Amino acid sequence: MYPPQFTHAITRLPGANFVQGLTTSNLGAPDYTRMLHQHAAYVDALRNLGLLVTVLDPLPGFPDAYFVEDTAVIVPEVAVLTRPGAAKRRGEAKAIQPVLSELSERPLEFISAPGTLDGGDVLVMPRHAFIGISARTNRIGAEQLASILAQHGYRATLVPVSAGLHLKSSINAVAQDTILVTADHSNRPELSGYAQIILDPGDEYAANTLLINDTLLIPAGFPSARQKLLQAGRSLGLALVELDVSEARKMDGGLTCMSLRYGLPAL
Ligand code: CIR
Repeated sequence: MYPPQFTHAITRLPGANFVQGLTTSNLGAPDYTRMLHQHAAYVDALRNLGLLVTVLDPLPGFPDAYFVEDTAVIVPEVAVLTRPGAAKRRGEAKAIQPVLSELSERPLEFISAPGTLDGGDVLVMPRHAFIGISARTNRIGAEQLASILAQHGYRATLVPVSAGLHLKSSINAVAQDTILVTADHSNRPELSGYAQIILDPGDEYAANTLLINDTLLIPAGFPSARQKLLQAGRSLGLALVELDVSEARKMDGGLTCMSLRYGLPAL
């Protein structure tokens, strides 16, 4: 079944210092109150989809720590603690380790130096992971992850990230055999074998959609992308939920970045 049915998510509240996080965007200064509202709406949306959501406190000294996705890669068989590419974010993975040990009910594995890897560069498909080689994820880190996943029956494809911060800034799954992709990345040979929904130039940010079970969370403000996804969603049996993530976007983040999703067997 794809995606693995998510039952749980881990999120972290943005701290008041979140404006000091890393960003390359020039969309203006983000607003903390608006950020907190948007984060709360995001957590509510996950809860409305039936997920049990853990909300961690802000992590002092780590203004990007609410982008928890970058700290781990979780598949049903194992959780892999990353070694984030930005040195100032490395402590975030250490901080999430006890949380995953307690909650995720999977063995933990680790990316180690000199490897670097951000969770935002990893797109898990059925028995297959795309791993982006980016400014944050190096080949050594990608190969470490590929070898851990191989032990659990996943093949991996390394994909150069030619635009955007992470692989999932440009490519995400909307079904087990269908990806949503920016025009930039659409003709990459690594992606052949998957049906593609190609975004219009200018709609790149809308590639960062998040598939939770039978619902696709999409960023608000991209009418043409929404139309394409509504149409695809009808044939794929997906509901669409639009969320405003303008403030996370100003910090180079979005829908996938703000949670770690995983499934646990029903009791
Ligand atoms: C950073 O530059 O690391 C953060 N400001 C944004 C991280 C976004 N994470 C993600 O896309 N997975």
